[in-house]
Amino acid sequence: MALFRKQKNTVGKFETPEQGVTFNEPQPETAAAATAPPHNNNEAQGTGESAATGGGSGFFGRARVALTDRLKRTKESFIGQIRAVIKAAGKVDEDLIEKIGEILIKADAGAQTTNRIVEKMRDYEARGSSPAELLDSFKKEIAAIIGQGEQRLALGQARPFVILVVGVNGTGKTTTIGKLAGQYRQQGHKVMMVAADTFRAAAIEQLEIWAKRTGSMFVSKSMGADPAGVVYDALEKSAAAGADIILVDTAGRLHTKTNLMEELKKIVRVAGKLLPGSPHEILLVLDATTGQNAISQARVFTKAIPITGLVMTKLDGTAKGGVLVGIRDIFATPVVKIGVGEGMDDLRDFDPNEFVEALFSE
Ligand SMILES: Nc1nc2c(ncn2[C@@H]2O[C@H](COP(=O)(O)OP(=O)(O)O)[C@@H](O)[C@H]2O)c(=O)[nH]1
Ligand SMILES: [Mg+2]
Repeated sequence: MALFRKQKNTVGKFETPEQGVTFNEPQPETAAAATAPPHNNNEAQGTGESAATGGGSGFFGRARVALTDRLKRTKESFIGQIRAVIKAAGKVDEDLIEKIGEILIKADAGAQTTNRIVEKMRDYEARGSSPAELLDSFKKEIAAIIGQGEQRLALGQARPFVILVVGVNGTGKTTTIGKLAGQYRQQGHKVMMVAADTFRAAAIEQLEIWAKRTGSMFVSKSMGADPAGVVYDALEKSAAAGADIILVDTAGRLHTKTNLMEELKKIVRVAGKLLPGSPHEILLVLDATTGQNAISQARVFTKAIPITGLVMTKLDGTAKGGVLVGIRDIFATPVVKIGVGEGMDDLRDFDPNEFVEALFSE
């Protein structure tokens, strides 16, 4: 499978060990690689209901599954129920509006967002809208909340273009980096992965597996090394190594620990000193299956460091997709990617219109 352009200079390792850059050829998909994503390194918390949803095989080779299938559980438990209560109601009244509010809360839209939507629905009640009109306006309301602002991850002019990926353990940082790398490699970019999660050896190994799989360069130091030091080394070598895009993986020890935030701030500082303007993007990865926790994580991280984009993972296989509505309502930071499965193409651009249509499709 000739997915990637052959590149010069991509075989073997640099001679001098202190350079610490490994060049990888993309590995052909083996049966093992196709079925087994790098093992889950969650240390502090489980990933809840993050079961892979199957569908196709292999990281590179999977057929793109329709978004509406990936969002099935949220669609059924959230919009499906809204539609059902509205259909069952003969008229729009307080009873119906309360039911809609309960469904929103259960779908993890959050109290603030739920109240706002419920108030809007009361306006429709006052105007004497029919149930059919109410469903239509509910859809418009959701579309307005999640559609506000520009939401995409664009590669700017800078080379190398540095993307720092942060978030709590188990949310999907390393996997997201793997998927991004796969996509950028397919577009012909030279990618460098940086293992700045030095907290556990397994985390470094997991990223290295992704580097091999996607044919990305890999920079690491030993376990326990200063994460900002690893980033410093990587950026220093990036020009000679010819990297176009640098993806930095970080540790995710619980967000309540201020030292993690200090560590991340230091990485940002060091990167900016060595390569002014970098990191060009700081992505916060949030796990949809954690519902309201995702919102509190977003609060903590956006306060501490200049997050430029949110990535919401595991929207497949969860009924808590309503959290995305709450996130879009509360935070000005755009959602730039969504994760809807284990394949490379399951990290998708977040297109609000497509998302709403997928949720509301019958
Ligand atoms: N179903 C599903 N699983 C995902 C998605 N993104 C990540 N995962 C899984 O979540 C688990 C934790 O991911 P990992 O990248 O190790 O998280 P990290 O600790 O933040 O680096 C792994 O088992 C991933 O395969 C997604 O979009 N959908
Ligand atoms: Mg990780």
